[in-house]
Amino acid sequence: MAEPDGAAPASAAETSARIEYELNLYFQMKLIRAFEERVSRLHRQNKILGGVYSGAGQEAIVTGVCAPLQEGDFVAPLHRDLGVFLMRGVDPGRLMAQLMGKESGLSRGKDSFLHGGDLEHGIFGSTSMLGSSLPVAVGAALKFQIKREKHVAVAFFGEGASSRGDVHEAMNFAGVRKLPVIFVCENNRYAYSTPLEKQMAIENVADRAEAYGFRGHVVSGNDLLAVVQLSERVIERVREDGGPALIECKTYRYRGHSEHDPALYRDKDELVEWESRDPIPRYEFYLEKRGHDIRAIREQIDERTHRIVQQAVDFAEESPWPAPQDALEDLYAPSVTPASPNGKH
Ligand SMILES: Cc1ncc(C[n+]2csc(CCOP(=O)(O)OP(=O)(O)O)c2C)c(N)n1
Repeated sequence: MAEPDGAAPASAAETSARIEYELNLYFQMKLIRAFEERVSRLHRQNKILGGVYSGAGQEAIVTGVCAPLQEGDFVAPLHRDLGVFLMRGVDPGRLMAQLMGKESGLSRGKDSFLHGGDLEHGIFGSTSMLGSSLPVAVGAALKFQIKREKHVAVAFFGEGASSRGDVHEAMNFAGVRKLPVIFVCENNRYAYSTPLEKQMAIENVADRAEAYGFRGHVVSGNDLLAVVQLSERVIERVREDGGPALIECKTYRYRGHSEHDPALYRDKDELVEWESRDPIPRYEFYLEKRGHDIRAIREQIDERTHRIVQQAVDFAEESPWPAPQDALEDLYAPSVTPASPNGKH
């Protein structure tokens, strides 16, 4: 029998796969929070190399957007998106080693987290220049289009970065060429200390999409279910038909811009208000309403995430520092000398 909207009813197997998927989203979001909380503590112990830009409060965005992605898709996270690495299946130990500048890290101890990518998992490391990774994601999408590959590129950016020219150029080019790229704005209301109203004269970054010839969507970035449902729909559409999309997730960062920033420019009440909309209890409420024993699940998952994070810390702490004599290795791609027309170089 068809469902009222014409869709076929879900089979028992589909239903149980969906339940597993939804519970896994909860686990992922909790893992990102636990991992980042530990990184903040390690930073205070002076064990992290470079700055730490916590995404606490914004975990539902990376979880919900990355969940529908497939192997071979391309993601350009922003400096606050450590969770992207965990969502893409990067080993937590290697990620922690990257943060500590150890030899076993993604860049073999040659950089901090900030610029560390992992192309094996389709992750382009974030750049210091805000917004400059968007044209790179658009380049990846152009490659997918030229090679007729059914992949998508995702570019995360903040509302602060949205004021940069690179962002405009990337979106315009993607719109003109109808490229399979999804631009995800994590609008957390502050670009360092600059509040939203001093950043832009309109309400939604997503409203700009229309001017580039594609659709913009606004969603609560603190509502994992809403983010994942929208992302599934948008990513599937972009994957099948090409053409870009913009998703703006309204959210808030709990901590300062980075760990050294006490964020005194923010109102305490504002922080409390946003903390009361925390994505984790909100999703727990949903799972409970779906009939899950949330207390038991939470206990089990807390134990699991704690174990994973501890193992990652142990691995990173036990890893050696990079050898000074290797400092100049891996800095450039191996050179390829093009063959000359007469076969001689
Ligand atoms: C082109 C450029 N301008 C300024 C900076 C300094 N800066 C680094 S992060 C940041 C705030 C970024 O805000 P947003 O893009 O909203 O992302 P968020 O940090 O809020 O996640 C600024 C101003 C920079 N890195 N690049």
